[in-house]
Amino acid sequence: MRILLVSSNMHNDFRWKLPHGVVALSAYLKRYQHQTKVVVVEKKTDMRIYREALKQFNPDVVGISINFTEEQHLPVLANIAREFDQKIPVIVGGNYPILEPEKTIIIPNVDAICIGEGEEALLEYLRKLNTHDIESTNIKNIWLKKNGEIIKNDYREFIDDLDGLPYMDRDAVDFQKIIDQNHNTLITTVSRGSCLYKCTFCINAVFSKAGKGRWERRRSVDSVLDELAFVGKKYDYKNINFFDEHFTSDRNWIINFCQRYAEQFKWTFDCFSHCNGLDQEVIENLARAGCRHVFMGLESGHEYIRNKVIKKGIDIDRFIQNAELLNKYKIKAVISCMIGLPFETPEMFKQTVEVCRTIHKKQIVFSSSYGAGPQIFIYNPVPKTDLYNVCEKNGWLRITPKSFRIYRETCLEMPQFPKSQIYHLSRLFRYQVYKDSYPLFALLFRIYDMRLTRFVTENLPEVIFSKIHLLLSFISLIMKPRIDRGDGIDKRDEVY
Ligand code: B12
Ligand code: SF4
Repeated sequence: MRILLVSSNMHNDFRWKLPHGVVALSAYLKRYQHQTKVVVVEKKTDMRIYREALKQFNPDVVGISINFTEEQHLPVLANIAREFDQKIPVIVGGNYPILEPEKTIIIPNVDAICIGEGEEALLEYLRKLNTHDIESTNIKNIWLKKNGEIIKNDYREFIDDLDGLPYMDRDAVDFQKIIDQNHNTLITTVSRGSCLYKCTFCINAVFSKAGKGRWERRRSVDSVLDELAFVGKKYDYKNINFFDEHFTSDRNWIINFCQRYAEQFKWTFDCFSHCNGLDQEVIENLARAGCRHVFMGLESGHEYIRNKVIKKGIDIDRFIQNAELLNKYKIKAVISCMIGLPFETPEMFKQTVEVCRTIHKKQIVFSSSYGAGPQIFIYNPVPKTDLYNVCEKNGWLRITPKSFRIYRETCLEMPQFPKSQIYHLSRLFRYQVYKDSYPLFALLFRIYDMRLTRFVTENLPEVIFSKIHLLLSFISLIMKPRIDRGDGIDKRDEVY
């Protein structure tokens, strides 16, 4: 069959635009002789490209991928498919239907939704459509409409053997362009459900229930190295960003991976880790393999907020120790924090600034992957998470969090932390972190983080934005200490 896979990416100004879900599905369906085409809709004007793809590809089925920040675009995308063909089946997947199946299935012109992993479910759906057996509506992970009734099927088992899945169909999009836009960086993942923590604000706790069986899965080291070798022959890049939520969660795996990676590849890499997944030996191995940045969520410097309210499970001494250890091995720790968390006060937030100040006393971070300095995100509750319920119960949720720009505004109104204070302190954050150790940079951050400057830079055309990034990366290169992998190669020099 011919299936058009449409990924909505309009709500975010995020630059790294490979839609992992649809390219994973495309590869899987091709293995079973289906024909696929992928369209990424990034702005409203791209509807023209979508309409043209419908006309030219003439699909039998339209599959739309919607993440929860994209929800408001779904009705339009579904309507366009129907305008093209009154009878074409429209199936919707992505994390929005996983999170909000009841709201997704009732949208007009949506015939079916996928409430979990899509590979096997979509294949079975297509097979049943193809053999006109859709009357048999029992397809696990799929909800569908039949004669005005909604059929809600059960969850399937999570796919246990990730090595058995094909590599993502990167050729389905202009993948080299995505790499180039992202400063020669390949973004990929090696796992599904890599993080077993249950932070109360995080959507992962919800995802882990959208299937049966083992949620935490990771591909074998052999399989990942084979894929990197394969992708490396096709595309040109100098750095890899492993975007798994917790890349170092399996200690044996990560040590083994780093050792073999160092023997085989020269690309530098960045990754995400919970601080508890790091120790001297892991960090040493990461450094020898060419790791440049580890992105670690601190979220809050305040013990009560961090470990009781959001249940992050972080001992602050261990966190600081690991950040310093990374620093010692010339890996930059990119610290991610939040402001405006439930029960937080401006006084408590000072401790977040304090911890970052301690960590950043001797280092300044400019990363092409993660931006500059420690990161500050304004907290907004994600539906179905425990913390969302807390916000709702306390009456802090004054507007439904769907139309806000993620991380830039708050939809909470909490008496102890007024909105104006949240915005003000978030804009002062990097200035305060760096003002004693790097006053000049602190001043630059102060100017950059002012509302007006941010408005201008956020609305810059992509090409100018990327030039600014390149400049920052260049500064970072000058400031970066060299790393010695023991073979005289400084991988960082090869990056930019
Ligand atoms: C890799 C990754 C990225 C990559 C790729 C993102 C992408 N769209 O594929 C990049 C770096 C681009 C990225 C960017 C961002 N991300 Co991100 N990312 C992830 C991460 C770690 C893994 C996603 C992944 O590769 N999964 C594997 C693929 C194969 O599965 P999948 O996408 O879930 O799709 C499966 C099913 O949903 C289903 N499916 C999907 N589409 C369809 C369509 C049909 C028709 C069907 C039947 C089924 C189906 O089948 C697929 C295969 O099983 C997740 C965490 C997580 N646990 O999911 C966060 C996550 C998705 N990201 C998140 C965030 C916040 C962001 C950013 C907003 C960050 C930022 N500050 O800008 C941007 C938003 C970009 C965007 N528009 O999505 C949030 C939620 C995002 C959201 N928009 O809803 C998550 C959940 C992290 C979290 N714990 O909060 N991210
Ligand atoms: S450690 Fe990170 S990925 Fe894991 S549950 Fe907490 S916030 Fe989510």
